[in-house]
Amino acid sequence: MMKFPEGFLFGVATAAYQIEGAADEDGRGRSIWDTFSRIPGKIHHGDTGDIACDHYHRLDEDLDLLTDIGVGAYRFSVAWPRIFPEGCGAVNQKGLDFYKRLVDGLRERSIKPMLTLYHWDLPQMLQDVGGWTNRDTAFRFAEFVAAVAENLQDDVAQWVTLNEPWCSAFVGHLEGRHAPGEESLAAALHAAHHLLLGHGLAVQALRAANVSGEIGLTLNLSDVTPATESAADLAATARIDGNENRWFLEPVFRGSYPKDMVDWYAKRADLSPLHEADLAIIAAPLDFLGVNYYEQHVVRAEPSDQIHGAAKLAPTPPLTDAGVPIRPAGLEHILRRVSAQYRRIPLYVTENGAAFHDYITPEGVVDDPERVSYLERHFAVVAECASDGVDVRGYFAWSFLDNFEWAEGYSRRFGIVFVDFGTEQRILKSSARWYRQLIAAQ
Ligand code: IFM
Repeated sequence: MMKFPEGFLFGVATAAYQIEGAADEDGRGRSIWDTFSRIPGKIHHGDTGDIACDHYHRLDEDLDLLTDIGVGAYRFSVAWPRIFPEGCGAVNQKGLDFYKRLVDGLRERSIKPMLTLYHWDLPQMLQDVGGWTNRDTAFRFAEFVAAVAENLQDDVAQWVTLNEPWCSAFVGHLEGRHAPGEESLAAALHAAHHLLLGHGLAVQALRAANVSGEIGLTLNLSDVTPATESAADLAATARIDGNENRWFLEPVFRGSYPKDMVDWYAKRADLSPLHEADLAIIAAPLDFLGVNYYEQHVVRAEPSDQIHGAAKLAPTPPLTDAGVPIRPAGLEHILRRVSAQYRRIPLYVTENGAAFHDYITPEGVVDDPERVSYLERHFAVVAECASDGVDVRGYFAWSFLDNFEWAEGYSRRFGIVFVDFGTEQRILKSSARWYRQLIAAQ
């Protein structure tokens, strides 16, 4: 049986818009995902997060499930539009009350709360004035963070400022697959900078509030390898790495953007909104880095690609049912690389998981051997890294519940707990039972 360091956190993760539902309840304002999910053709099957897992109304039942699985930690996000329905101005106390109940419920069950402050649900009223492409949004974010910190100051074990700013910036503003659905490199780079500035200002706000928990940031990091050793493929790989990894790691841990990428982007977009002076704020010392791992890319040069001059090779098996290659070695590369290159910052794997076509058998069970194997192989890598001295302190399976998978709607099941979206019934999958045994064996 795999062994982990003393105090290692075994957790599961979720995000507000993906599970809560209750979209119009208790004064919640609209978010960019409420808007985006209503644009025809944007979301598989026209799904929305209006009801999702109805977690808002089933909080106690879901917290009991966490106890049943035996996790020591739970990562969730706070919906900004529940607390500031207009993005700023007056606080909606009922929104704060929900998260107070959540953290109290976790404490009663001896489960450590890891709270993410931004998991993509920007208040629509801030989007109406430019969203993350507007520098002001970073300051509004810091105000929201201060309000949450004031209310949950000593209740949170780990504070995560942002979840996967690369996705918010590049999937939301360049690829247009996520809210707000823009398709401009300049918008993506400006949004990325303001997200990073918001992160830095949030760290300041949390330190000023004297919160008792650790403070960190979650990045989705990809393992990138060149298709061949040719100079062109190596350079293309460096650019994909520059975009997906170094564009975020370097400002946060070194206080500067990677020079090769600045030179590359400066020829393609206006970089003047990326104020040099912000980097000192962005690089505020952190207590940990959260790593979300899903992807390994094999990259080749592609001169016709205007943005990075690169293309990712079509994924090869083994694949998840979402078509994502299953490559535990990629997680190992990332943990070792980050630990070696960036000041040996403590690490948590804040997300890792896979979508498979799960279903209820006539006997009423959900058997997901592929997910059990996926989790087993990724946990093994984490255990090995830890035993080799990488300071990795926890692992949060994505996800606790099947949920609203953004542009894919409800068609991708990532949960270790099955959710029947007709009845909202929850059923532990075999992966949840496997996880329970792993945790119990420690
Ligand atoms: O569901 C998402 C989550 O919101 C962010 N990280 C990746 C997950 C799976 O795609």
